[in-house]
Amino acid sequence: MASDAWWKERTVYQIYPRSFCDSNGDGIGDLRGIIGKLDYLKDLGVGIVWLSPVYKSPNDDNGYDISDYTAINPEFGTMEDMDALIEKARELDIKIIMDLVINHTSDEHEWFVKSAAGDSEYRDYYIWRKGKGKKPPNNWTSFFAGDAWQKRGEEYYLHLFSPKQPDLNWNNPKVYDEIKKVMKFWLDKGIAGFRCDVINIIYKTSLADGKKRLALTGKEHYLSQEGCHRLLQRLNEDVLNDYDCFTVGETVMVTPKEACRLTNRDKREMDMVFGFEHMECDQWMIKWFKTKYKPERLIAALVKWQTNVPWNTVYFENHDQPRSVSRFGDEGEYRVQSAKMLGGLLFTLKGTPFVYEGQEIGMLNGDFKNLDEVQDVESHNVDKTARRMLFTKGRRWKMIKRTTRDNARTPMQWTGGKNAGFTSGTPWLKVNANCADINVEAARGDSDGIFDWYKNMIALRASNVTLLYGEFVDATDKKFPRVFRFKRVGNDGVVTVVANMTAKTVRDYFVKRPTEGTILQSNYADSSADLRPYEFMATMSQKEKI
Ligand code: ISL
Ligand code: CA
Repeated sequence: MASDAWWKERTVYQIYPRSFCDSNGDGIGDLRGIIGKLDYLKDLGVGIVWLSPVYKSPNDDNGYDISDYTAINPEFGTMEDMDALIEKARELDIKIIMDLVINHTSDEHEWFVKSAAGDSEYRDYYIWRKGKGKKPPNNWTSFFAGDAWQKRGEEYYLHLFSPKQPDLNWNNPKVYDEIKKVMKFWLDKGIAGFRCDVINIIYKTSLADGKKRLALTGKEHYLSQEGCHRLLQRLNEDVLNDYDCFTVGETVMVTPKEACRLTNRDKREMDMVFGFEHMECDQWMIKWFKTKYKPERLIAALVKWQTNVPWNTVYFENHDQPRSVSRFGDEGEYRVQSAKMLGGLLFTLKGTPFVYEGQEIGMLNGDFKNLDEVQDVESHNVDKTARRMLFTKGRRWKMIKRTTRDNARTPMQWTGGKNAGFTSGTPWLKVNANCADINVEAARGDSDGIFDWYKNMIALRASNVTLLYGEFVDATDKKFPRVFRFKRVGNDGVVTVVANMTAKTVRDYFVKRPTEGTILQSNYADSSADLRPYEFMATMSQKEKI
């Protein structure tokens, strides 16, 4: 197996192409736009870019519904643009990984069109079953709310996401062969790996009725099945092991134990995974029902994963999650301090850090006024379902405003000018009005700003072997449950991190818990006996008892 150091030591930056930078004024971000910003990413210190899907797609779910795996969505450009992007990135020593969405395709994919038409070659590429009387084949529900089955002709097909995202049938060896070809196509072009969309649900062991649940009825039949582990091992043996590449799996509802199995080094399946437990610390049951955010829940989830999984991802944002400062920090007075505190954790916790576009300037949730301003297919489905359940309009909007995935998808804020410098045309999704203050231009001009903080943290981590490989040891003091304190213990030294996760000052904290060693990074200019709102400090000492 090739060296794993590069994907452990570099920082990954996720681009949501639609929202990143529009080069031709049609209001939609594109590949030429990304090419124009590679120098910006290099300056930040990014070593790997993860591109959300850029394949041909009718965009029911913004590219997560693929209609051709080896073609570029014309909205984003051409295959020549893609080649140019890979080439320019290579010159800058930035690796590119792509999104591999293989649980489902678009219903406009040629395979599905033929399958639905009854073509015997293709019928079994998807999961078709007869209904039970007037009802679907089983009681499963979709990730986007509502039934997981859609009738087409005499039979129903399974879709765990939108009806325009039919699930592939991974019991069919032909599907396996097709996807193998797709992976080779991109790896041969020089991409450095894949972020594998909902990878732990691709294999359906049975189609029996599921135990009734508030959400995802049926999941016991497809979540992290033995068949899935087998398939992933085979994909490594047949394809991935031949390349110097890595995979990161988006693994829904995964436990640390399951994550260890997925990332084990003996029978390679995934190299890292995205767990969701720390993203659920402000939820009750499912993401639509928010409860008050409790920092101690976030700390507990992080500690659990840090101590139980040898190497994994570290992330606070992606294109499906509301912005981290809006959720776990402070949108007002302490925006900068809280963004730096979260950014501080991102690069001092153990694992490969993932930055989502705009996070490096502390972008906030979208400022949507009503559902008409929201495009996310999931939000519209939830609205429909909640309406059927007789939720009032006001209640529905309150739910959606806080949780819609469009919170993270508003156009990247490059400048304080028209449309935040994202496009010269009409942006596909509303630009946040706060772009007047929160934008790359302003952030880069401020040596004390969030951008420089990220840049410094990325450089610090890359050059500090203790931060890269030191063991994580929780040192949170029960007397201060909202102050996250931990150590990274390496052969050459110990890094101690203290992070106040709240806007409340803790009086005389440093008197009670003095820090030792030299300060590596701190988000307050001066020192104090108190731990101030969202204060973050990392210190390094050569030897320390733990
Ligand atoms: O959105 C979620 C967490 O808030 C999860 O339900 C889960 O991560 C998500 O639904 C699965 O996401 C992935 O697959 C979807 C696509 O819409 C998402 O954008 C993608 O990240 C279907 O391909
Ligand atoms: Ca464009």
